[in-house]
Amino acid sequence: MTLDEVTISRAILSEQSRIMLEYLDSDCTIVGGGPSGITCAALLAEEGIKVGLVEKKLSIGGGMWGGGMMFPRIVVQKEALRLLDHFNIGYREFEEGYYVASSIEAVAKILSAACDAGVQIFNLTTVEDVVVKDAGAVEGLVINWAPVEMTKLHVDPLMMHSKVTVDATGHDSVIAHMVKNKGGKLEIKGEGFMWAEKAESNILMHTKEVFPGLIVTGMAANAVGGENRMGPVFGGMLLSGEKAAGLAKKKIKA
Ligand code: 48F
Repeated sequence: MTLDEVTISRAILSEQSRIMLEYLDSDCTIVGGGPSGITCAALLAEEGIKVGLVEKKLSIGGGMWGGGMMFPRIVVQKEALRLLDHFNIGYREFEEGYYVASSIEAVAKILSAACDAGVQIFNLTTVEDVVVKDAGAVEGLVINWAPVEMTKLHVDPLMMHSKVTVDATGHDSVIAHMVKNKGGKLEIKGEGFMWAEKAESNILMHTKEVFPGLIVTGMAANAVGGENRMGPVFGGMLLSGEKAAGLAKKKIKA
């Protein structure tokens, strides 16, 4: 068999176009491929829900790859160990209640579970706006190629619809800000100082539907809720992703 360059190109264009067309309508779109977003995506898709994940960077994993100050290790507390076990991520007890894992293994294994469960990932794709109509709910997202945004090229976007949107964009809580900036009734209190214990204790309280059709998770939840930050302890990110998946599932099945 000889390899034909044009057939290779046709395979790529045809397959990705097919997937993009299929995901113009989905049950849930998650924006942001950090730890909370990929956990939420994997757990939702494991329930048979159609999930698309939009990430503006080339790589998925957000702030988890870098561990703490580029030491590729994360700390996870006891409450979240069941999620490490769920994704088969190895860990070791450092001191009572403090467990250490490889940040790289954690990203790779959650992502692998997400792919196995059928999550479709659209990387290098940025969300630049939301679809909100008379119903006053987020009904979809306005997307563009991330390099278009980076180079400020004047190129119009495309749109995708979903029953639920999850803002997993981290500290910037980008989707919540888009809703608020265009007049949506949504209060963003802003992120507080570093205070790991408080930030981790309260993150589940902030993980909720903050505007019809829009759930916030991870650091986006804490930023919207006016909560502190926690640094490289990641139990709250995983638990928040899990809670967001439960909330999204309930809305989708309602
Ligand atoms: O920041 P990020 O890792 O979010 P997270 O899941 O986790 C936070 C932790 O990494 C860490 C922490 C906890 O210990 O404090 O910071 O809350 O990942 C957010 C992802 O969202 C992407 C961004 O590139 C990153 O990978 N993102 C941001 N804006 C957009 C976006 C956008 N407009 N469109 C698509 N993706």
